[in-house]
Amino acid sequence: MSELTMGQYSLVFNMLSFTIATMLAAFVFFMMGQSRLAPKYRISMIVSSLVVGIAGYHYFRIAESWGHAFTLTAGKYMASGVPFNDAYRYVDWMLTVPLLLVELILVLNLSREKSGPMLTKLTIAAFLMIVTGYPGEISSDTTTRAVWGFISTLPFAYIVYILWVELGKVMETQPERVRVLFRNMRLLILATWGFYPIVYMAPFFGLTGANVTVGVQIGYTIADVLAKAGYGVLIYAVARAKSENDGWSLEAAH
Ligand SMILES: *C/C=C(C)/C=C/C=C(C)/C=C/C1=C(C)CCCC1(C)C
Repeated sequence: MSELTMGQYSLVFNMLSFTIATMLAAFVFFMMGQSRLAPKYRISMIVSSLVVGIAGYHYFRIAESWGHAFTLTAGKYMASGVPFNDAYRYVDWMLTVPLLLVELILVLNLSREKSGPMLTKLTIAAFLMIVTGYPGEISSDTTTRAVWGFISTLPFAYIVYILWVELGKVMETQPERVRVLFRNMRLLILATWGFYPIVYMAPFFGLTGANVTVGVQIGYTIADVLAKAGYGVLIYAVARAKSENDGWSLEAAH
């Protein structure tokens, strides 16, 4: 990663900038949207706001680090010697991934005895998944990347197991409408989260040199927009539907 073309450098920078704007806009939407929900669902929007707020901050830092990592010399972006800091992304995930799971559990509005143990398991698995992915992410050796990637996939599989089997069983007692919404949320999580390990494998898909860096940055950025802002909008829609289902109406509340 010693040299980028103007196009490669700008593509990443512009995507990072777009993501900062998206996260800030989502933050405002989730904060304002709360008043359109029954009180018990508002907490899930507060957590959504935290997620995009934390991500917006980190994208700001990532963009800053990207800017410092290269200098424009004779029409090319050369490595400046200041390393690009990938840790911002992983620190962000360590905070936001457990919060996204909290959002899901909160919007389902399960009893504390059921949601508590589920959240503990999910949070521990999410933490292990991110922490073990990092050494592979920053390694330039593909074997090291593959080994840590594999280890990180185990807690990921465990999260999928919890969502499909354990939480699936708990959800059987819920009304049909809620079960359908839950199944959709679960699929959305799998579809957006499943994108991360695929992006991680970029070096195994024949990408080399600067293309790996550019591909990975663009891939994770798109995934983050969908998994945080997009997901939050869906949680909002679920909470809105559940509010109305519970007999709470916007007109009566104002
Ligand atoms: C907002 C950020 C989110 C939802 C991040 C999710 C990240 C993952 C699901 C990452 C998973 C990984 C693997 C399963 C294996 C390779 C290493 C990771 C960390 C990219």
